[in-house]
Amino acid sequence: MFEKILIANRGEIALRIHRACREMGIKTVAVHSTADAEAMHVRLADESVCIGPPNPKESYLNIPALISAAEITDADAVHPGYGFLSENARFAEIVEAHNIAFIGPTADHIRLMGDKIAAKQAMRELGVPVVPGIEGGMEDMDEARRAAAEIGYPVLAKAAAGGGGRGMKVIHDESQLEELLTQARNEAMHAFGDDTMYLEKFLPSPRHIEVQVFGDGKGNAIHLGERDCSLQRRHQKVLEEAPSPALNSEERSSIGERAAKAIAGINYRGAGTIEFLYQDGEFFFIEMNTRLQVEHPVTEAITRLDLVREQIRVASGAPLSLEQSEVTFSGHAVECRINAENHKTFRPTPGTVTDYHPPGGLGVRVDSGLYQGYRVPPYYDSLIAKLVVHGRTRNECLMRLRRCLEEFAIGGIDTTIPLHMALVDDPEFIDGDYTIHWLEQNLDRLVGD
Ligand code: MV4
Repeated sequence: MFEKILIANRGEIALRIHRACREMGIKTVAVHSTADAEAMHVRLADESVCIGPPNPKESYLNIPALISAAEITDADAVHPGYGFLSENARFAEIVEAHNIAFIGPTADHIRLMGDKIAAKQAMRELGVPVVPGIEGGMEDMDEARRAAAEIGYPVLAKAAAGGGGRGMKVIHDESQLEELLTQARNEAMHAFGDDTMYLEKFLPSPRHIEVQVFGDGKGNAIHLGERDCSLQRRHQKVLEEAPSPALNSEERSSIGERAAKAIAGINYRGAGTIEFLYQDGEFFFIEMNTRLQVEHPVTEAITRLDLVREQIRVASGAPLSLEQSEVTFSGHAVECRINAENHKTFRPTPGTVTDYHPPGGLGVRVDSGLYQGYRVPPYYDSLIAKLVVHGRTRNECLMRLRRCLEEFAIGGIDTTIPLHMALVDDPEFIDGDYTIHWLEQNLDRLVGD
């Protein structure tokens, strides 16, 4: 097992990783920018290294600075968290070339899933249902026209190097194809330096359901059920829950088993998330994420597993601590992402936290690096706390969540807590009746304007 892990991240996830390390008897090294010198993850870690100025390009994305920090502190592994370098295959390669373990999949698996066309092809060959479409071979407009007609309009043009919603265009009929595809290509070239595109059947109102998987790198894999992540605004998730209110237990085990089989089939190592669109009782693979996700605690709540511990175990060559038959699901969990943002305008609200009182009690978890007097810096993602609530039933969970949101006091800065309060009181949300478009379509009603 590793003796010392360098945590190549900041904020609540750096703290989350530190906690797993501590419980495993592993020492931690925090890295931080000059803007994060007073951050909680830095205070709690055994050692810390300042890796650069506030701009992430010069600190949290600065590979030479991170490698130097790992070498100076004699760390034997690096945990990348989410965001930043977590899905950068080059980083994984460079870390391993320095004889430091990368706590994540192999660089080849990161690269495979980073190419959305290759990922889709691989998943289809592994028996995972994918969105109808064509993969590759859109060299000229005639081919694109033939492909779109075969799929049937409306089609969605996506960038092979994209993901997370960037570089997509809905095309309603052939008259729009040339202009929109050209536009999408230009945007993709600008954003990713790669204008390879693919076309898919456009699904008008699906849910976004993702399956948590884990592999040991030796052909063994398990699934830990799904999370419903349909509640999003501009491709930023707002609230996630598990299990999905839309699925029954047969659908759950069927898609879970197919996902785990695919992961086992490629000897995948570590945590992964297989993203699906779900509509009219059918699942369609869209993308796979090769990192620990922000919303992993809802899965931890219903499975009582520590996902970071499992990541560390398999990265060190240990087996997964359980097999599929030992995975059990219990109750219901919801995560609210609390951002330092105005809840109506979503404008970031960096500044000093003058008062901090998180909720507690049975079934309540708050992952946050906040404390009274902490200054939320303006340079990074505005996520400042995750409130994760568990109950025996969805109703118990939502009643508890309402109680927790009322208790949660964060003074000095605006947060998105009022949006979550409106959500837990909304009859359609309470019914579990929502798609990926529901939140944006109902924001005015929820929080006024
Ligand atoms: C789609 C889709 C409809 N049809 N693909 C957006 C993020 C990226 N991961 C995939 N996305 C979508 N792909 C087809 N064929 C609609 C979306 C989409 C979406 C997906 C998940 C969650 C929120 C979303 C919001 C808008 C569009």
